[in-house]
Amino acid sequence: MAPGGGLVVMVKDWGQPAWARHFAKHLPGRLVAEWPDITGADAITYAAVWRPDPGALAKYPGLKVIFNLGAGVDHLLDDPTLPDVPVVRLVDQSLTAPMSEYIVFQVLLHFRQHLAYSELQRQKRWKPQRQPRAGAVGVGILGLGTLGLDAAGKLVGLGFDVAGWSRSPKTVEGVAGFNGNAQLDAFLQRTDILVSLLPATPETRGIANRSLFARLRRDGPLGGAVYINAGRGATQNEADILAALEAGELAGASIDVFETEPLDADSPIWHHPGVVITPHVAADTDLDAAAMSIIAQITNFEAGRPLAHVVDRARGY
Ligand code: NDP
Ligand code: OXD
Repeated sequence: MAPGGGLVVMVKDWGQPAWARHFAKHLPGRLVAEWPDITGADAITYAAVWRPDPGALAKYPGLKVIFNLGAGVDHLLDDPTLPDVPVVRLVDQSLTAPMSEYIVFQVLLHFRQHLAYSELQRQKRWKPQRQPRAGAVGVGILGLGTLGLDAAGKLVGLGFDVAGWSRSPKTVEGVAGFNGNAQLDAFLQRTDILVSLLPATPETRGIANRSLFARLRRDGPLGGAVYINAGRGATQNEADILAALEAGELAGASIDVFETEPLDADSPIWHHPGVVITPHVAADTDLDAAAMSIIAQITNFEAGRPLAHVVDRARGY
């Protein structure tokens, strides 16, 4: 690629210098700046960002495209001074494949009753549990986008009875499709294991709450419903998760994303025996793959071709 407009790298708490080195290596001759150095701000055309300080992007008058270094853009759209240029989110197999690994792993962990066997092992007790078959278990995926679709396909491959819920209707082979608020109840009623891969938007904030958990199937083969969230913490109410676990509306959970991250050390959710907690690691962005994907987009953009994966600001994802 011939040298062109400069790129500023703004990465909060996630190795900004390493990201800048990667871009500089792959963009020889091009200005690669690191926030908060704004000495060459007029020469900046592109920004590669992860959780930039609110107001920071507005300091670049020539900015033409904002590339998000992850899939979720809620942190960007919350900034009222965000420049009115395309925001491109990261869509790459290097993100999609690990997310499906995480989802499949957590579904199997609950399905194969691993938490119960861990406890039995701790107690040195030999006590086989009744194991249902995968086809009898309804796995429902909230959010049938890039990540949800891939995970759905892999769960279908394992024989689960998979459904998906999205905003717009979808036809996916082997997956029962539900969309919109009008079909949410029917989706929940057939779901034993609920997987959330929703973005945080004004419409999805707090959607995983007590009322939603109470509508999941409770008399299914697992003897209770399971909640898995690897989308965004803002879509759930953690006090409600605990209350639903106590009330038996949920039998277990695996949670990767939280309302406030890092999760407070005093949160009672850390100690719940039916809950698996991971620190927002379901799918970690791969530096090389992300840099190459963004560079390919810049090449297209400078050749007059359309950008891919541009966020719809009105929808919020
Ligand atoms: P997409 O934009 O491809 O998919 C989002 C899905 O959510 C779509 O199916 C969309 O419906 C659906 N959706 C959005 N709003 C609603 C609504 N109001 N009602 C019903 N369905 C809705 O996103 P990705 O699959 O790429 O990523 C999903 C999220 O995963 C990201 O936004 C991010 O927050 C999170 N993430 C978490 C990671 C982690 O490590 N924990 C890593 C990467 C991403 P429709 O198809 O109709 O548009
Ligand atoms: C995210 C990501 O959006 O890591 O969480 O991509």
